[in-house]
Amino acid sequence: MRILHTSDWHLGRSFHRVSMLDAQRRFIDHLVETVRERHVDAVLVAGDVYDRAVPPLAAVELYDEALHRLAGLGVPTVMISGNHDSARRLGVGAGLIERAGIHLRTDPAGCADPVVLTDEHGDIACYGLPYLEPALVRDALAAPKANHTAVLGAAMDQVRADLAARPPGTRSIVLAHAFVTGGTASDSERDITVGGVAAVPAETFAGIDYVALGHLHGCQRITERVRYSGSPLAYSFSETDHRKSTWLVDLGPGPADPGAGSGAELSAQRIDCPVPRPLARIRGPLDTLLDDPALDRHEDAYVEATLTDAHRPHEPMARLAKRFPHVLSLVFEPDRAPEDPLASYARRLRGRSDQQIAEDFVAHVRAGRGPDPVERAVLTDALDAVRTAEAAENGEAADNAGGAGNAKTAERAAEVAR
Ligand SMILES: [Mn+2]
Repeated sequence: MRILHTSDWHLGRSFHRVSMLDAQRRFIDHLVETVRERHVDAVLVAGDVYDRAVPPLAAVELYDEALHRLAGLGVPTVMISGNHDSARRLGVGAGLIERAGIHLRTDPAGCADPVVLTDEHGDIACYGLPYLEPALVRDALAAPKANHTAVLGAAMDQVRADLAARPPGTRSIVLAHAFVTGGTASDSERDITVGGVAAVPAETFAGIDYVALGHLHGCQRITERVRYSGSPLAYSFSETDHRKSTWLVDLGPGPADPGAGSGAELSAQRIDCPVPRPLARIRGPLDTLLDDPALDRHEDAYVEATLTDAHRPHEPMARLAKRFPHVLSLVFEPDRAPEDPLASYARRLRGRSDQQIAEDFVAHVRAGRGPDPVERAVLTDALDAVRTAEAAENGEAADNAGGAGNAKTAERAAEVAR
């Protein structure tokens, strides 16, 4: 069985106000070409199909076109919702497109209802786990706690129970949208921290032959069997050094002795995505950036320029744009003596979590005395409440929970937010 694993299309997303729709359309062309040329048997899309709950019309049309082309190839596609998607909206029509071989999983209640694929070695049960917002799906999954590890663990217990009831030797694939421990983030994922923790251990997926992950935007391997495809396009300058890809995975026969604990034969290769325009981060005083011949090679790139001039130069963007017509982002970081209290506040904040920043602020205003455990818990609760309220506002309170659970989970979200 040859599968193509992709995720995080973020259809409708722009990059520093430049529309990425044409680039996204070229990626869909590339995807369809790859499926055809490489004789792919199934396509996996691990969430964040859209960039937001209510995507722009052009993005919906591109999604529709992608589904038509994939269905036209007769290649089954399994797709889940991510934290950027509105599960409920994306899920409309799922029953109907199922008939065309597009298997869309957006409801946590369907976690243990696999798409069964078949090849010459037998069955492969393919489970699509939509993004699980802990506070909103905890009850539905009967998870012991409202955190990522608990809800994903509960969903995986259901998956393993279903798998155990299938014929011996049935191979397994899981799609999930989560931050798995050991993964590397960039600046373009939305923070999903709950209770101060964003990540779930890779062991959550123990016993599965291939885990197709979405959420992190860099293509990466957590273990041989647990991988992120990453986004097909860069959505922040922090991804300047990424090689955007999909995974082409060949899943072979299961082990001769299914009880031995080893998984099915597996090999994976990276397929590069088309690059609409390279990214470059350049840094220095404005005059140097305008004159340095070493920067010739970046003239056609999307550019982020960090100016280190002691004083803000006159009209820097207009001057940079003469040499770099695609300059999109300007950062000022004046070179200052390290003892200068103004020495780049932004630089001090870079790469630190909201929790760390809040805790350091407490220490700062109390002459070095940081929060005690109780105060730390208050900060964590407050940051969680903000996130949950955002999710609820996005319509996800209603979107992620099914039927009678709606009112209860919405109430819970409101309670946390209060
Ligand atoms: Mn994403």
